[in-house]
Amino acid sequence: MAIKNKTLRLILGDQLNINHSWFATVDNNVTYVLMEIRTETDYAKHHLQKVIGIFAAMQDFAKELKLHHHDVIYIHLNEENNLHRFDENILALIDKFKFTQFEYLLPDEYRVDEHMKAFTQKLKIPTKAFDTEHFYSTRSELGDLFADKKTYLMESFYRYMRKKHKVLIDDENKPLHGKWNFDEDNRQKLPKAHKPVFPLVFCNDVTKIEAEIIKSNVKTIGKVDSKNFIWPINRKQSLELLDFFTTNCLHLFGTFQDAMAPNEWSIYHSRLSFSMNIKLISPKEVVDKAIEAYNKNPDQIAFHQLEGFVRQIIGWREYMRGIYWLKMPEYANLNYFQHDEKLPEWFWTGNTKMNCLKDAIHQSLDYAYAHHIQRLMVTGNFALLAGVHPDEVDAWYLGIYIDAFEWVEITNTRGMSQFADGGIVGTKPYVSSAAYINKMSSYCSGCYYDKNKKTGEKACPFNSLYWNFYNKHEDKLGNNPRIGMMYNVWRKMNVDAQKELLDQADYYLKHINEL
Ligand code: FAD
Ligand code: DLZ
Ligand code: SF4
Repeated sequence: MAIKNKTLRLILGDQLNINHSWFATVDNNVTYVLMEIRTETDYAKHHLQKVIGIFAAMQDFAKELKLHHHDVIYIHLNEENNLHRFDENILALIDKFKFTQFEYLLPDEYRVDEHMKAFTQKLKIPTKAFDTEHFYSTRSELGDLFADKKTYLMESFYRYMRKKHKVLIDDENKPLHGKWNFDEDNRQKLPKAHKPVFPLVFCNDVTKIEAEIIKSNVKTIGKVDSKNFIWPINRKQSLELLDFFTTNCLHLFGTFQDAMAPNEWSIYHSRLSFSMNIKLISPKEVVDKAIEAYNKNPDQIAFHQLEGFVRQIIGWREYMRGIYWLKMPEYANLNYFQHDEKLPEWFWTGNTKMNCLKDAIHQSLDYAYAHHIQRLMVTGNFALLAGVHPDEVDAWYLGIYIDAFEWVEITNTRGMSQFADGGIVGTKPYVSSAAYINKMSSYCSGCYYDKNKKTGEKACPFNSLYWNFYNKHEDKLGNNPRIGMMYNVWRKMNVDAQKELLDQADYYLKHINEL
């Protein structure tokens, strides 16, 4: 039977925002569709927990919409008529139910955005795209702000956001407590006897979803305890995790933001990125809740802890999205250093003798999560020092983390971590020798390699690879004032010592899969 004046609305797997104005009223002429499809499960080799988490959240969201009396079509992965493409499934539904209008929410990923633009241009019924009503800033806001500038300083964007949204700002538009950034009070190593808070995890039974994924032969990485799936899969659990964070973690968030320790996989981090990135909760409610917790309890939560957390969200997160929309699609092909090596095989297994990498990779495979410094200064640092092609690095990061969506993955990986954008996101490459990793962690004391040795047997690979990297890229980095000091040290080193370091690095690079 033909249905007159019916609208079909598409909801993507990372658009689960129940507070969107679309859902404020129930309209019998509107049908929502969510679909589990192979283009999305297969554009990267995702972690099993990521695919499960997204499907579980999509299914829960569809259930909630139905509870609120919305009309919903849910296309499961192994459903017979699933055509496994957004456009083809939508066309089939329009044809079957005679929808007269099609609407969608603006995708966060360039690939899907282009797909939807091309598809809707050809569609014979009226179409309309809506904002997701999730972010603080628009897609083009960062580009407009920096329109006449040569560089895109995150700190300038962050201050602009604080003022515009009146976050931690006084009546005269000045930053509370007299400074914009309190980073110098943050970033300590975990004291030996300090046991971080035990993370709040959930026990969702996702066995049916896992079985469907296995049945369809979707290629994934990592493992899952599918009777006790630890990640939040709906808004209620996301709010619980937010509450847990503000009650138990915020007071030490900044202090131990960069700390790493064996078997401590979340320390005082919020683990809210998955909930936020699929829009179960909004950045504004996370920021507001953290500020509320501070205001209620300023004796417990020092201001620098709060400012450090707020900066990650209204600063870095919005900044990365702005850079993404300003620089895509060219950004995805940038390779400033012309790196072309393969990712070491042990990135997929964790089977390496390097303790820091072993721990960060094993934890990523176990939990689909590593915190920022593990991503930046352990795995990312090594990939950059080893000269791995940014495509390989991106593919790994886009797959392995539960929170990985291209707009925030590629800007962090290709930009911040690999400096493949030549300095759009960062002012210098984030590389380090063992000294930094030892400063921020207790990994080195339990390692096969010796953090203090630069060459010879059991010398920590980070040490020689570090100097090899600077030497190899002197033409591109030699005049960078932020690393001038390192080049001074290198240039003052005697030629024999330099050669020894380069030979050691060469040996390690040739035997990279055995490290
Ligand atoms: P917390 O430490 O608790 O921080 C709070 C929130 O701040 C996070 O939930 C996140 O929304 C935001 N945030 C913090 N740092 C950043 C940042 N650099 N960029 C954007 N937002 C930030 N983040 C993703 O969400 N998805 C990714 O795919 C992703 N890939 C990354 C790849 C590399 C190589 C690096 C170095 C970083 C990447 N990040 C990514 C940023 C950051 O590591 C994660 O956001 C963070 O680890 C998520 O854990 P959390 O929620 O416990 O964060
Ligand atoms: C990541 C992902 C996966 C694995 N599967 C689906 C899916 O089957 N259906 C869907 O709508 N979305 C999925 N997603 C999230 C999308 O890839 C994401 O919405 C786009 O990348 C746009 O950001
Ligand atoms: Fe990592 Fe080197 Fe320390 Fe081992 S010695 S944990 S490889 S930094």
